Amino acid sequence: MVTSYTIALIRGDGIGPEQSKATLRVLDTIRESLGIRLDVVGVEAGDECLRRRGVALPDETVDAVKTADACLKGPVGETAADVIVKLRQLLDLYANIRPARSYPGTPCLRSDVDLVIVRENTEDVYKGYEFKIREGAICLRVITEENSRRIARKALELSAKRRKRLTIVHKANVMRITCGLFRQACLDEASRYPDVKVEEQYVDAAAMNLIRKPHEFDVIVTTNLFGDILSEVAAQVSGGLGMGSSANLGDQHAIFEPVHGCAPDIAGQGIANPCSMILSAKMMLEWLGEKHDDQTCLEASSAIERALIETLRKEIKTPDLGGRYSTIDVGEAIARAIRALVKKKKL
Ligand code: GGG
Repeated sequence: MVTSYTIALIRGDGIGPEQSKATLRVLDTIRESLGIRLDVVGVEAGDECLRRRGVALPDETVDAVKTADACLKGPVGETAADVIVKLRQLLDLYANIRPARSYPGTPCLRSDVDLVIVRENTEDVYKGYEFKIREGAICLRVITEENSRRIARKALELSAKRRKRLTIVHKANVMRITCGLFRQACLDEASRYPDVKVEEQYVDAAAMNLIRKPHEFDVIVTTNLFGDILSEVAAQVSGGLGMGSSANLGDQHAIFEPVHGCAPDIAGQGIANPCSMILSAKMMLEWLGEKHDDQTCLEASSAIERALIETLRKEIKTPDLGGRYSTIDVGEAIARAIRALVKKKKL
């Protein structure tokens, strides 16, 4: 069994380096307490990298992400399209998994939200086909049958392991051809999963329902732009953007990152919530555990979430959640809670 993993770390811009520092405290504790060897290799990408080196995503960063077992990434700023959107396409990270779960001690609208948005991650209007024309500008929306089917399968597999409910979100009444194709591909794939209850919602209705009755959703599958927007709505409803984690998954590679941007308005103050990145690290360990059949990684993943819940219950939280603690305080408190769980053998 693999017990040693190389993790490429992109610290990112704005609050990214502060969140990364707090997350590394947690990963150090996982390494020391559970004996998982995590070799973290720092690599550069983002606005600051562009400013200093003239390139937002250097080739050596792409190579490092490709050769690492997984990549953990902080938020980047205005270069998101040149960094994460590009990495998703270069590495074919076609599934963006964005859970939204109510955690205690957060300003969630309801305490019973537990949903996952499965967002197609490589095409749609994020493909980057935008052009100036004489009258203004145009953008091409690319939706292929193959990619719609593979994201549908990913969402169906996840639904089958959860509460067996899948909502296909589209706007096929207006975008009849592109959304029509996506919708049909999802319905075709769903016919192979008779145990999963499938429904459809237009994206505007889904946005409203995420606020009105978020607890009714289990898994949502949708296209790239809709998924980007809806996942921030879902994060806000379930406790705020500072709690929003995600995985960008392909068949070979994976990148884990907070769903939000780099929040330059609060950068450098030590008050950013590190939970979105710590929960992304939790998702990374779960993915490594499943991929390599490594029980220790799975235990580490579950220990991070339990320690985070305990920490929030003790009101050790950042100001966005109504707390008075710093980014690093929260990271250290979660690390302490993990050590206590390991000591009590409560994994
Ligand atoms: N709210 C700003 C934000 O989410 N920034 C990150 C971003 O735009 N990421 C691109 C994406 O997830 O597609």
